[in-house]
Amino acid sequence: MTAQYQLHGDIAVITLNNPPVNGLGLATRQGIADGLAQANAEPAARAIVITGAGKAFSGGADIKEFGSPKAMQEPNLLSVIAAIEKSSKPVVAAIHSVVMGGGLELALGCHYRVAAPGTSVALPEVKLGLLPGAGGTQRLPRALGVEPALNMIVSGEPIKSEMLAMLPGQKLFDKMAASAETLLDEAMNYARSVADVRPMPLVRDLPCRHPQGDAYFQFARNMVKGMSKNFPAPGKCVDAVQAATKGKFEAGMTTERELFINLMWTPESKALRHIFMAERAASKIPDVPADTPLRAINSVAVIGAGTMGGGISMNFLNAGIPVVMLEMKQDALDRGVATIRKNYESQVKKGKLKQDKYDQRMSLLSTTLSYDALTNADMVIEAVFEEIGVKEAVFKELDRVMKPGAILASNTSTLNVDAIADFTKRPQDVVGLHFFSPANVMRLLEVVRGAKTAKDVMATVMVIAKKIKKTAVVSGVCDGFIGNRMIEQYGRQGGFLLDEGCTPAQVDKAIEKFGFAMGPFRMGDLAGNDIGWAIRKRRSVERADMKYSKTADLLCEKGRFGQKTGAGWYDYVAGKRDAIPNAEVVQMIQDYRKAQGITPRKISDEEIVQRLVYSLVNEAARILEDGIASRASDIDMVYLMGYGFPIYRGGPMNYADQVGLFNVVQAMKRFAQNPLDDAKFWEPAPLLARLAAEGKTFNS
Ligand code: T1G
Repeated sequence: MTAQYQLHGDIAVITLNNPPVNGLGLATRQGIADGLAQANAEPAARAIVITGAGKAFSGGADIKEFGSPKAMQEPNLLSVIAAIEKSSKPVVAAIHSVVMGGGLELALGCHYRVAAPGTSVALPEVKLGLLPGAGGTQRLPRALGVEPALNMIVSGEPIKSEMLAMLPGQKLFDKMAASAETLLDEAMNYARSVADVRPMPLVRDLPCRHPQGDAYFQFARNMVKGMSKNFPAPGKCVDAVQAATKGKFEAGMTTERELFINLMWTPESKALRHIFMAERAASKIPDVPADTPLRAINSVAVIGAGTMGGGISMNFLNAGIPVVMLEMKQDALDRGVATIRKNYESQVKKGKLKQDKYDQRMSLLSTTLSYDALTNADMVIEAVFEEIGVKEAVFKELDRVMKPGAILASNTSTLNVDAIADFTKRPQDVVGLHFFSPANVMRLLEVVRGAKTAKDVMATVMVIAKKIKKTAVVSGVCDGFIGNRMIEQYGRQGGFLLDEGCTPAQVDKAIEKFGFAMGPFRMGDLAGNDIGWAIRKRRSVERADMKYSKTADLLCEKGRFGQKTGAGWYDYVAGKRDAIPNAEVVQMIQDYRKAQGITPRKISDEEIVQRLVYSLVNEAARILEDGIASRASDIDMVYLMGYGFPIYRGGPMNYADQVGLFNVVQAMKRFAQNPLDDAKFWEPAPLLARLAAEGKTFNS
């Protein structure tokens, strides 16, 4: 049973026991209802305590049930809370560790609440594109006050129990326990002390007003609108809490219910719930058991103190892991350390980092010019020049000096990790850790698994990734791994769109309206157009069949590499990031079309977006077929966390599922008819064609 009943003398205790976080799934709800009935029928029981086993009181409704009939099957959460409020004996919630979402709503239905200090208290539904749907928008304002409650509901952020207990006039916690260890005993004693108090207090009976009335909510609505572009839930949270101040509890509950059900079916909520599950799924490697013993990683070496090496080092310093950074020359080392120091100092200035934390992190950083200083490091990450000869020299040295069992990682973004592994006598210890620039900011980490990479190395780096707050996605070895292999096709489509009649600004604006932070041409100018130029040169030898628009090469031949040269597809004013369209570039594209005998045509925004996004989807389907990624949701995480795919669309695969794979394939068939496009590329990947034909989805 996922909710156990036990009589402790004169107190009936119901313990939620549904690991990992006591999600309030159907069985657990049934267990609570049964326990309440049993306690009410038990003459010896004078009062009732509800608590949670393990690492949470309750993490809320069971997200895995959403969209299935189980979620609303009786007893649903509203019925369970109603049964608590109707109990003939007082019900005391004994809260520890985590009380979130429906878990907090359950506690708010109890007559009393006793909390251990350090408990994370939240109504995080808004992060799933929802709002609290079991009375949280009606009871929390009554228990805490309208403003603190609205702030919690709109932000979804957790607040510690002891902080909330200090709010003047709060009725959320009737008593703070000394500790989580003494919580149950203290809650039972508290239950005894109120066993005969009548009437039993109900949060729903508390008054709920805001002194400025509707004017406050209008202000709140305006504030929320600014921060919640593309997301309907925060604004609806304001509506629901405003309903709570209209006096009639049941009417407020009806409003909450309507708003909740509407949000549940929005594409934005489906996307956010998909991302919640996808992020957790990505940390699992199908053939690596969850209990694989890990290698201890207590110190890290980083080879290269450049932009990437410095950013990578900061991730480990931030996690409290000592780093020794190696360079070939002292001035390069000094520059690297100076950059790290500057980054921290700007965080201190902005109040984002305390001085003592900054000092502590810098104290964990050491530097060296000699490989021999690396012998004690448990893991080394090289971030040197992206050239196979340089990598070979580095890995041969690492093989010579690193202690047995050390993990040897390469930050390569384009080179073959298997080839790098074979430079050493220990390929099983070699793995790719592809950080994204700026490495101390971007959350995505592609973990590139070599053919010989040991399973415990994979298990270890996935745990370390979580420790340094990265979203790690496992990729197999191929050109471009997952993200860069997909963006290659996206960039090719961008070039073809220019050939056929678009300007860079038109393409960028269309995809930015779709939700990308930056279109392909602004992004090229940011990253440096010369990077793509080098790849196309390499590709023209290795993949002669891969055709490209020549416009990007023409641009680079003019030295227009982007922001770093002050001009790329656009012009830039020193110190500013505004992309100013350049007439010469537009003329260059027009001249190129003429030279190619191309008659430009008007291309709709819809076609621009479909060709850019579906090129990602088709290449991703091939990546899945090739076994480079093990699940479609992993590919969503790569593109959401590393390439700016709009969060509210849930990633390219989730978006394709919402459009319907049949419709995606139909559009691709149209694109294949275009002689200026790449008909071969637009043949649907077999996986995509099959799923479309069977009416299925990628993320089933
Ligand atoms: N339902 C189902 N599974 C959940 C879950 C939940 N609510 N929360 C976590 N899990 C799973 C998660 O998928 C993972 O599974 C494991 O627990 C550990 O999670 C009516 C409708 C609670 C702070 O939004 O914020 O109530 O991968 O790695 O870092 O108004 O999980 O091991 O198989 O995150 O210790 C509202 C979401 C639901 C809370 C723990 N509640 N969860 O963090 O572990 S909607 C939430 C969290 C609702 C009502 C509405 C965190 C955590 P697996 P983890 P963690």
